Amino acid sequence: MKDKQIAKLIKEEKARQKKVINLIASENIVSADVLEALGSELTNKYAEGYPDKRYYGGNKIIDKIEKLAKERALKLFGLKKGKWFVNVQPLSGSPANVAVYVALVPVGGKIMGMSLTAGGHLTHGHKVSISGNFWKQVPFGVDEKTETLDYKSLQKLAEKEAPNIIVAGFTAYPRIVDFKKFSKIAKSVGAILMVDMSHFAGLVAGKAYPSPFDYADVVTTTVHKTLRGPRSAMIFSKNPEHAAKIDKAIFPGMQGGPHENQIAAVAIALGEANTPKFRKYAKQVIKNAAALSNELKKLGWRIISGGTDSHLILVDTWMGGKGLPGKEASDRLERAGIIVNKNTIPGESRSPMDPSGIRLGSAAETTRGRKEADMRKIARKIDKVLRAKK
Ligand code: DSN
Repeated sequence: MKDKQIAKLIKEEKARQKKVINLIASENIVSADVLEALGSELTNKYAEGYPDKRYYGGNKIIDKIEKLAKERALKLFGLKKGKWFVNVQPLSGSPANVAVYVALVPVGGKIMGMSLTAGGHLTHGHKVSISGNFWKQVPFGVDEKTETLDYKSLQKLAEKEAPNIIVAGFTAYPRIVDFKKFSKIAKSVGAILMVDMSHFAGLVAGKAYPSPFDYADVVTTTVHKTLRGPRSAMIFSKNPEHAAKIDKAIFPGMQGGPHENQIAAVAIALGEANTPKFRKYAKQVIKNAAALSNELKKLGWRIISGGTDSHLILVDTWMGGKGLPGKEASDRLERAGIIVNKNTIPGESRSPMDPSGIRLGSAAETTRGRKEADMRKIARKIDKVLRAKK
């Protein structure tokens, strides 16, 4: 690289990534092929529109790439062409979610989504996101005691509020979501069911977590978390009318030219995920998260909901004032070479910038080949760092 300043910084970041234990639940490590596609000449091309319907010339090869990405997306999740539709152009998860609302929810309509502190995402209708500005959030949380979803109270809330769309999905909920129950609730009030599977898409692909496709009307996902692809997103929909509206919302509604280098990298990641090796990986991700969670629990840390069914663990480090605030826990761990993020916990009593917990995930370290014994060792290191006298 001729730009010495950027070359140096890339080298430094690469070295940092190699050196640390990465427990950020939304991160992963992509293959050399994914990196190669991202850095390819495909980035030079404008391709506004969709395959065979572009506004610029010179897109014959680009069309083949985007069609391949779409085919692989449907195949990976066992979906039939013509029964399900997929848009692979969203630049990332937030625009993908907002595009669904733009397409399917009238401005001012209601989005019933998990609140941020309970484990939802900003784009599930939080007021600081556009999703909570142009639409009205009907927030739901988790049961105070079990810290898991309470479907009876969700049913009552849906009946009271009559939302246009219900969003099932999370960024910090460690348990299995019952999509069948969500679907029943949505149907009973005439709402669209959208599942945001960004966090667990790789686990669904690897058949290690329930698939939402039998129950959802729309499924959004990022590609870069457990799915181990480039930063990107996809929107799946079942109803052809929904699909046409979603396509329009993405382009020309919200985006211009799709990032075809990114779409090629998505196609590669989808191919990589459709292998026995990846299915084994997905199962190991869950085993590793369980090992980490169980060991931390044994060491006296409070694990939200008592454990995990996924790649993700939420630890109450504050423990009502007996422990450490989430920010200090995260800072201390970073100094010790363990990267996590501070996170709110259900019933949060502190602030989002300095909440009561930390979120851990096993996807990246599993990519590095770590197994349960390694995760137990990491748990003991976390415990030592968090309990050390200042
Ligand atoms: N930033 C992602 C996460 O960490 O879960 C969600 O957008």
